[in-house]
Amino acid sequence: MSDTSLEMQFARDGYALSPQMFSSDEVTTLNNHFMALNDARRDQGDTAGLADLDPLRRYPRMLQMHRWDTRSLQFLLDARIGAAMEQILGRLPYAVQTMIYFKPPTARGQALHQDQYYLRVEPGTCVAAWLALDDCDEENGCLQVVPGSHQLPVLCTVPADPAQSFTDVTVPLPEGMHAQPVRMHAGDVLFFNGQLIHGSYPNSSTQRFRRSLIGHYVVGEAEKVYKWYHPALQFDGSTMTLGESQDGSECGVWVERDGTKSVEMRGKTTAVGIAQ
Ligand SMILES: O=C(O)CCC(=O)C(=O)O
Repeated sequence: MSDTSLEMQFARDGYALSPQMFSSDEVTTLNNHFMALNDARRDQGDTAGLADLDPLRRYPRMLQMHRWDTRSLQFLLDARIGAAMEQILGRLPYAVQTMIYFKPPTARGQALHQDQYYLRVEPGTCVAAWLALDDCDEENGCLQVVPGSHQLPVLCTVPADPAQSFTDVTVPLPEGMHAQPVRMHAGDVLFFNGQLIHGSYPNSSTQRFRRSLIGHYVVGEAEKVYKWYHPALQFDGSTMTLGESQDGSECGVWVERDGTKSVEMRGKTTAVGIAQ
């Protein structure tokens, strides 16, 4: 795929895949590093709401590791990611979050959502770089995306199905709008817009992990981001002072008029308990 098509795909669909951005040696090094980090610091992972026997208890996702882990910081500020982001967005964004998901065999997924619901970037939105650390497909719970949904405003959330998702809210989809699986090879990076509806279903395999390392960024025009995401970093590692966006921003609900579904801004988001 040429750079131009990466940019065009991102503008059209709200996401774009960059195959093999990281080599298999790099993926192996990252997997070894994060499995060791899980052994050493699993007590600091996100175990909120997890039952004792939940497989995620042994492999909880970790958030904001770049604040104390050099390898996570290197990933977040990787020059290849920066170059692709600049290509896609027209200017470099600011980096605000890292996350590692282990998603072991039989673990639940994360219900469909929009990252901008959590990051509340103003003006503009956020962008994710999602690095596959394992080959992923429907069996082990690959990422699912709703193509074109980045054109929607932030939607008001509804309760998620706790049998499928370890997070508790989701966004409703009208009839005819569906999530599609994004099958990836280890080393591929998926870039996606903060308003793109995405998530994942459970890992139904008995043997395969579905690990992913994720960076979240805010567009270079941004002036504010929600309180959990400070400080924002430039790609040279220096910090950037942004304002704090507030709770209670507007969100959209689906309404039907003349047989057509559209979104009207009718609600307000509430306080968000944890950085996503
Ligand atoms: O990897 C997943 O299952 C979900 C990840 C996600 O929602 C995100 O990167 O924002």
